[in-house]
This record gives sequence, C-alpha cells and structure tokens, in this order.
Amino acid sequence: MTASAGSSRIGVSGLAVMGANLARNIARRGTPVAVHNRTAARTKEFMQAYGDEGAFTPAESLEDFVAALERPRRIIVMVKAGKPVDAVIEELSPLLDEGDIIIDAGNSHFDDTKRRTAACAERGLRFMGVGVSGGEEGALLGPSIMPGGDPAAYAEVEEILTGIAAVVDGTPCCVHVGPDGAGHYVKMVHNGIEYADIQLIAEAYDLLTHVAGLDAPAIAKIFEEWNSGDLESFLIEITAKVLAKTDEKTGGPLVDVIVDEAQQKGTGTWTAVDALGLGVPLTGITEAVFARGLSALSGERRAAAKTLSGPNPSAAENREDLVDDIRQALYASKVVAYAQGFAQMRAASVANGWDLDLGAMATIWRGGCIIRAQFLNRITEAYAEHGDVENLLMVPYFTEAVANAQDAWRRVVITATEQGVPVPAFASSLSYYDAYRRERVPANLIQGLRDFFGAHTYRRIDAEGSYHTRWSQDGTEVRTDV
Ligand code: NBP
Repeated sequence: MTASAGSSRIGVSGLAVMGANLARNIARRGTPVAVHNRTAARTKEFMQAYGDEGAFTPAESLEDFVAALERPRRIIVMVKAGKPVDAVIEELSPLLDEGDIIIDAGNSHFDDTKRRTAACAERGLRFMGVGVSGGEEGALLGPSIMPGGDPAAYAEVEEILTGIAAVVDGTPCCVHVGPDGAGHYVKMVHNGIEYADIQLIAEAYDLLTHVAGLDAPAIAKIFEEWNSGDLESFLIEITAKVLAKTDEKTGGPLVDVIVDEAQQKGTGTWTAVDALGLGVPLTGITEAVFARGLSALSGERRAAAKTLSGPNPSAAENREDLVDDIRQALYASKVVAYAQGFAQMRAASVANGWDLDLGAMATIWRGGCIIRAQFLNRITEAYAEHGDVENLLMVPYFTEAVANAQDAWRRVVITATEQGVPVPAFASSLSYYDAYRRERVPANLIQGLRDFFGAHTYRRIDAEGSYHTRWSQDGTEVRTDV
C-alpha cells in the first residue's frame, strides 16, 4: 500500500534491520510512515518485502522524503551511530522548517546527542536522542524506548512511540527520560548493565562446568530452574536455550564448539569510562568489559595456559549445595551490578541537571529489552517507597536479599579462588559490598602517602580544615586552609 505525499505522520530514514523493523512496527499500528534509505535499492527491497504491511510512502531522495511528511515533520534517523548520523542531519537540515523534529534512535553517545541537540536548536530544529533496546525482534514487536530531548518535542511523538513499545502490566515501556542526552545516557547504562548480567551468567556457567563438573545440557536444566525464581529474566531464559542446543555437526552441545572470544560494540566501555569520569564505582560493568578484553587475548591465553601454573581442580564435595551457592552468588552480584548502574545514573542526573526518575527507568526496562526481568519490579518499588535513595543496597528488600545470600556468595568466591576459576564480577561485587558497608576504609593511609610525596594535604577526623605534615623536614603538621 502506498500513501499520498504529505500524509505520513512520521518518517524513518535508514532501513537496515533496526530502521526497517521500527518502520514496520509503526505502520502495522495504523500510522502512515515515509521510508527512505541512503542507498535507494534498500528502500525498494523494503517495499517489495513489507510494503503491504501498512501505509508506507517510499522516497528515493531526501527531498521527496521530507515532502511526504506532515508538519511538524517527525523524522526517525536509524543509521549507523557516529559520523553517519551527522551526515544525515547535515543533509536533512536545509530541507526542514522551524520546529521540525529529528529523532536519532540509534546507539549514539550521549555527548554527541548533547552536541547535536544544541546545533539543531541553533537552526530552529528540535532534536531528540532516543534509546531503543530489544534488537531486531524488539524493534518489530515492541522495544523498550528511552526518549530524551525537549518535552514539547516528545509530546509530538509520544503517541507513536508509546504505541510501538513493549507493554508490561498495561504500561508501555516508554517514558520521557529527560532533556538532551538523557535518553541515550540511560540506554548506554542499560547496555552496560547487560554486559554485567551476561558476565555474571558466564561466571556461573564456568563454575558449574569446572567446579561442579556438569556438562552443558545439565547446566541448561539448572538455568531453566533458576528462571522460575528471583533470577527470572530473559537472559537466564535464553542461557538455558543456548546451553541446551545441540550442534548438528558434532552431535555435542553447540556452546562447546563456539570460539571463546567475546566481541563488543563499545557501549560497555562508554559506560565504564563515564563512571570513571563521574567517580562512581562501577565494578560489575567494568569487570565485564575487561573480561571481554581478556577473552579476546586468545593467542596469549593459549601460550600462558602452557606456562603459568595454577591449582589442580578437584570435584565439589557436595554438588547440590555448590549449585545453590552459585545461584545465590549470582543473585547477590546482580543486585550489586544494578545498584551500581542506578547509582551512576543518579550521579549523571545530578551532574547534567536531568532530573531522572530512576524508578521509571526500571519500569521501562521490564519489557522489550535484553535485561527485562521480574527483578526490575523490585527496583521500581524501591524508588517508589524510598524516593531519592543513594544506593539500592540501602533499600530493605535488597539489604535483606544480599544479607541472605552473602554466606553462599563468600563460599563461591573462596572456592573459585582456591580452584583457580576466574570470577572477576562475582568477586569485585563482593568487594564493593564489603567496602560500601565499611565505616572506615584504608583511604586514610592513601591520604597520608599522597601528602608525603606530593603535599596533597589531608583532613583530620578530630578537627576542621586541611593539613600538611612536613614529613621530610621537621615532621610538624601545619594547617593549610587558613
Ligand atoms: P547499521 O548500524 O548497520 O547501519 C546501517 C544503516 O546506516 C544503513 O541504512 C546505511 O545506509 C546507513 N548509513 C551509513 Br552505514 N552511513 C550513512 C550515511 N553516511 N548517510 C546515510 N545513511 C548511512 O544498522 P542497524 O543495525 O539497523 O542499526 C541502526 C542503529 O540502531 C545503530 O545506531 C545501532 O547501534 C542501533 N541499534 C542496533 C541494534 C541491533 O540489534 N542491531 C539494537 C539497538 C540499537 P546504506 O544502506 O545506504 O548503507
């Protein structure tokens, strides 16, 4: 079906897998959509394959595309993140009128979104950075959508976006996140949390394989069971499916023949780098990024496996207990990873003046996206009941959950260390927990050392002010802020 010019409520430019599926999702719900792609052949292929799914207006040129849109024009740009987004904005801008809305729904860095928002505003255009999660299936059937930008611009697209989003308990997984880069920021942290979740699952799998001595089909059954408890989530569900899959070629588990080098597209690194800038401890996500980096050093690992010694693994004495300990360690570490991710969003909200509603972020991640999980309801409830809590670990539900799991968590980290099985995310989450609950950490010595070698000063627990000790002179302490 082809609609007439000027009648499309929204346009999608960029018809690779994500753009094509978003356009189809919008059109299937009765909204007329103009479609465009830099390479016109892709638009033709799109129309041949899906043209009868809704009221599409295909356009070969950007001029025709813009002419096909209602005003204010609403244009979703779904092209490769980075320079292509700037290129499309440059080409589009001269064709648009004041108040038209450009929506970047790709995985752009939030700083780029801030820059583009300001540049578009100078031209009288409204720019929105919208995080979309759920991969190609989510884009088609209902993604989690994290829109950022001017609230008035959001009001112009709210109906369309909430209409195509996943719905959980009657609530669409789409809510206005905040101004300029807020939507892409939240999407970035979402992806970071996804890294941590996946790393924790991989560590559990490693322990179940090398300490509990189980094969992939047996571990698949364990994950299936875990999916009916606190851990219930899309990632646990698909872990069971991946582990249960038989390889047609070898007749063994497919996972056993997959090369152990994890790839990444960079959003985990962005999250970790941003946390470093904000000074927010983000050990779970950051260890997950490091673990992928280490997995990629396969040549070095093969050489080191022959050279570097470690303990000889021994079979677990009580396998059932160990399996349940691993489940508890996984849950406690996951709580920490989310607590850290939400603490990071809180800090970014303050730093950027975004006023993020963190409970709403958990709500819109409940459906459509990769980290969808029952657990997110607990986070929404936590913010509803405890307002602007600094760290989710301080909310009674999570305080108790981690307290209940901590004995098992400690046993797992001890066993893994004794057996030489790397558990960077389990162990760093436990260290974070132990540091966070300490009234006094050894940073007093760090300050003493900094003052010794760099005269960086320190504060005293028993008096106001900053002090410096003349360590290598007469050893006297002087107050430096008076
Ligand atoms: P890609 O990221 O593979 O980008 C391909 C699209 O970008 C094509 O339409 C291509 O046009 C267009 N493009 C490029 Br490349 N350079 C361009 C330029 N200079 N001017 C205009 N168009 C240009 O597509 P995708 O996998 O559909 O992802 C789109 C966005 O969604 C990305 O930001 C991605 O990170 C994000 N995302 C992807 C997923 C996923 O599961 N794939 C999930 C969530 C978010 P052409 O046909 O003419 O080459």
